[in-house]
Amino acid sequence: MSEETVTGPNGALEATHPLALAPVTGPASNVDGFVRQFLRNLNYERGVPLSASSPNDQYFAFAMTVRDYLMARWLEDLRRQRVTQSKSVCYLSAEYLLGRQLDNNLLASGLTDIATEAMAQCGIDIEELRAQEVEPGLGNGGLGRLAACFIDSLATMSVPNIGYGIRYEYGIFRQTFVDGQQVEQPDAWLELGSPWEFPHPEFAQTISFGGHTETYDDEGVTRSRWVPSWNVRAVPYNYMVPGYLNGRVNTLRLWSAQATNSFDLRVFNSGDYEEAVRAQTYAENISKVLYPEDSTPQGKELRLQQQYFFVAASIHDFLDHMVADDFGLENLADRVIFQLNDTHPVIAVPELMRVLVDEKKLEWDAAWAITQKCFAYTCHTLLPEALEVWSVELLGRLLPRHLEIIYRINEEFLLEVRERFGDDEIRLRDMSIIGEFPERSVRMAYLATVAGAKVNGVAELHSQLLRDKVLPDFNEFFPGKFTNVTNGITPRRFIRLANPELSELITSALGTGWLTDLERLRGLESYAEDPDFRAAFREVKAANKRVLSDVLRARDGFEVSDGHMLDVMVKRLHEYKRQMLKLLHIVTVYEGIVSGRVDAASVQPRTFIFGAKAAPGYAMAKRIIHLINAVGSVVNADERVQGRLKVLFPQNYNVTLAERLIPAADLSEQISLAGKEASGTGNMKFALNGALTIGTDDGANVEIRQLVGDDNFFLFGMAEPEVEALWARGYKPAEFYQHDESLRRAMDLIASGAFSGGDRSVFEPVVSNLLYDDRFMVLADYASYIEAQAKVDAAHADEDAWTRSAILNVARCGFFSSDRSMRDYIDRIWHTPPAF
Ligand code: 26W
Repeated sequence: MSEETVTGPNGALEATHPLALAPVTGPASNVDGFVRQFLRNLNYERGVPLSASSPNDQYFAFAMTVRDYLMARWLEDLRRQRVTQSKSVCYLSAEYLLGRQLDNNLLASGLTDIATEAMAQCGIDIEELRAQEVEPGLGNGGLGRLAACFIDSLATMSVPNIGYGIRYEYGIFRQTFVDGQQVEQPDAWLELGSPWEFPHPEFAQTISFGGHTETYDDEGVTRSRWVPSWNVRAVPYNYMVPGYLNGRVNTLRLWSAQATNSFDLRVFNSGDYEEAVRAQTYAENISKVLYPEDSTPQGKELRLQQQYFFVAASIHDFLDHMVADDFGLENLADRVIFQLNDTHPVIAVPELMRVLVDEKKLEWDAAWAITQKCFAYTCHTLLPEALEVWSVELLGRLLPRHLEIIYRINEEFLLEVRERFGDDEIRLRDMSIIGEFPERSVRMAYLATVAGAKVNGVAELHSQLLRDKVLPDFNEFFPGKFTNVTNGITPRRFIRLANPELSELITSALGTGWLTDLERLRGLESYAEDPDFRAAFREVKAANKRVLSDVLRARDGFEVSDGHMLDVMVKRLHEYKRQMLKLLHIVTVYEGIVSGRVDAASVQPRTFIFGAKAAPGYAMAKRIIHLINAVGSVVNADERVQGRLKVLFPQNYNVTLAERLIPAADLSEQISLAGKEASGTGNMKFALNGALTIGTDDGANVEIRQLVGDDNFFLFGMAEPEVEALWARGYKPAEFYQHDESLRRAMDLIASGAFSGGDRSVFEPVVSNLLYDDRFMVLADYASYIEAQAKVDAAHADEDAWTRSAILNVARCGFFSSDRSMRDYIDRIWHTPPAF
């Protein structure tokens, strides 16, 4: 099709015009219709003709065209959600790690083929458009990505849902390496704007902070109220969340902070212009940047501001727009469940109480009964240091009324505990929502547990440890409150989009339908015995490696060697995840070859790929990144290994890169110390893409191994009870070092300065930390890990057997669809059936 001449509409529509009442319909669902709408968007929305448009203009116009097709359904679903009485899931999450939207929205709307042909007709390379999209990195890792998978599944299952969160202006930092060391750069993902968001300033909420509380007489009743001292405007931005080919479009609503006029005015009237501008900046800081700390809360004031900002806006948004004025609030739980994604949104609990008691003037007990039915809490960690607490001083200063409410909740809760268990002061101290040491503070996980209708862990083992080790008193006090929902991943993004070749192979065997009913992958079991299918499966893996190789060459200048096993460890850098254990294995193999004890020719060729960001303030994690890069440069340059070992560490691991790495991987590294990784979800993505796992008995690895079978999983290391027992005996890592020659050689090589140009001081802290502290028992699991890696080598030598195992991993992991996770939440916690 040639470029059209631009013609404008003939005059504007009157609001009363009959056409204004007609339902919105999308462009025609054919190539011509797509092209026409695309050119229209290019002309009218971007203000450029095709001939003068940049790739970014074209990307925007393209994305807008996809949007236009989804719009009619979205408007209709928004309307129905408002007017019907169905129950909604309000997912409250400080993080959504969405990944790129374009391909997902094309897939969901069934437009991929039409759009591809349309771009071809316009002479545009669709790959170039794809490359324009900056992924919104509004999350740190597993917890944020899980939220994104869940909202995809809810839309696909037609369950009414609003995902509420924060529209950070800067997402997770961009990682670069300078001399092998991590340097963080701001992620200005909105620099060029985003075609996927719809601001709605008319639905802004005013969110207050600070000030004091007072009591007053309300027709004979003494009531409390909050007199805040400052406020900000929370402006909602809506994002489409389309279900997969079901015509459903749910909403993700992210809040952005703006200064309020009233606040500015007050300061302006005082004549202090500079102060007024400062105030504006202060307000807008609230949604400025995602905290890059993963699992170590810093107790920073701005973070508490972020948390209250987004949950208060969300609760008010839901009550204002989704609940009719005459609705009896005692039945609120029939309309909504607020799911608390970890402790970050838990300040929502006293906020709902404040609304019900102070604003709606309900009795305390009635309000508490409602609140206890409207919240449920998911815990995502086992690390004690990751359980958030807020100092009473800070909370009282920022949210004085909420602190009073928390005190009252605690008082009444402890009364009940006393009734049940007597004056057991130790137990009362241990269960108090207010902790006293090292300073008086609010334990947010306890508050969530007391308030939530249900509390869930994210894998069987994790939920069991939550009940037995983290919150045992609460489990005893609230029988039936604790439950498990094992995490899952969306197969649309992580199989269909990330691995189109495998998807096609699966469809050729099983037909369609498996993408929304992932247990059907079971049907592949018999194909594992079919040599032709195995050959085709291997060809898919090889093709994915070629794609990865192109991506890594273009993005990082790396060369991926042909014929290598790809051994991949991608996740946040954290000591408990034990990237150091992986590194000790690499150094062991390398040392064996260069010392001449091992013949290089006998070593299975392997490329080790790492992807990991370290929290900017986490010194040890950053040192480990430096060490991985240092080992990589030495190993990759050493001719003695004859290209048999390679270590690659692409910078800035993110969702987009994950989608390339996972389908190409042969071996998935899931090697946390048992009892530390709540679930893991990368483990599921790898298994479903036909990588075999080497892993500990931790998190969801346990369930993966149960499903795929011992023969198709490389288990190593201590189980959680053994870890406990070793701690109890007194763990002395240096003893492992002394008694294991291979471990000693590897550690000595690092300590010798071999990877730091002879400077022994650079990695000394890493080595001595392992020798004298080793909180995550790297040395204790080393021997077992090395042994398991030898089994990996042996298994990989038998190509057919390996492929059979890989196919069985795919066939048996259908359980890990996030659709199944959603069904579990719905059945056990939310009770929200599909609607309209
Ligand atoms: C700064 C405070 C803080 C504390 C905890 C930030 C982030 C966290 C999260 C709980 C960290 C996180 O992402 N946890 C991961 O959640 C995944 C989804 O359930 C699990 O698969 C991972 O095992 C868990 O580490």
